[in-house]
Amino acid sequence: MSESLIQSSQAGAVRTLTLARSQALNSFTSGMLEELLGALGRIAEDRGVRCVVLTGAGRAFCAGQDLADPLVAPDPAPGAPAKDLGVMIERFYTPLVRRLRSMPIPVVAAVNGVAAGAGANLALNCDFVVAARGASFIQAFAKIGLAPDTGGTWLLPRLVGRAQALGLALLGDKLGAEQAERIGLIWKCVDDAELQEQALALAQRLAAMPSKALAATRQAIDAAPAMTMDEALEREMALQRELGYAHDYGEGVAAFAAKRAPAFSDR
Ligand code: T3D
Repeated sequence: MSESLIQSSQAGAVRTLTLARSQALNSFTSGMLEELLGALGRIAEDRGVRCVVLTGAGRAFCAGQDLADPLVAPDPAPGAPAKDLGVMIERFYTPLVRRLRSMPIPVVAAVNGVAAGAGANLALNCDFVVAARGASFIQAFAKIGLAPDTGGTWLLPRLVGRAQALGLALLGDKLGAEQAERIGLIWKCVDDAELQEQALALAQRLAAMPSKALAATRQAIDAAPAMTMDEALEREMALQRELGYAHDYGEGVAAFAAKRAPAFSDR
């Protein structure tokens, strides 16, 4: 049986998924993408998991698409047909972004080393990106004649504005974690030795929060830029109505009144 390329472990209600192909800097093969999609799908259905941490094994987070994968590697033979890169995007990267951004629980990326190409954008699609000081982010696409994918063209200008987005995407330079935090690309940069501990502490805090309200907040914030203020107000009213009927609202208010910690359970 082949070894799993996505390792999974659980601490309380927090599931950690580790990209485990360290000999190639955890770059994505189709099999690995399939495993990651499967793992996230199962977590979405598992009420025992209330937050996910995504990290990488070894010295890298993820170097993006495995450029040696026969599905995408150009065939140097004269006259060989070019590869249709849209196949990988359609089968794996697009469903991966949709899966991440519709998870019923928060996802924290613990970026332990270099995150390049689709690996960088995988991290940026998570709700929180905590990066080790020694980690870096590279929009590596232009260097190999491609444009950002895995949601990069949508995410980058929203996170850092057009000027920085174009700088990152067109030049493809390595951006250190400290600078990534400074320009608002990521949530937080921490000392290398503290990465996993701090990411887990954040995940445990999120796991104790009202999942339904967190997922609704993410959805509303992502949708708002394409709306008018009136549309956003309508959406907020609808979401608040829905959340008001959920168990966690009653629990939150009861806990406040009783001066005790809430025990949220909705998913
Ligand atoms: O193609 C499609 O389907 C479209 C979808 C595209 C999505 C994408 O993600 S496109 C972008 C793909 N990724 C890249 O272009 C990044 C390529 N890698 C690098 O630029 C560098 O490796 C890094 C900057 C990430 C790290 O540099 P460094 O110096 O720390 O390590 P290294 O020596 O370059 O790499 C170490 C090993 O990992 C090396 O193998 P070796 O020589 O020890 O046997 C290297 O070939 C391998 N490796 C690194 N990245 C990839 C990879 N192997 C396959 N695919 C990779 N992406």
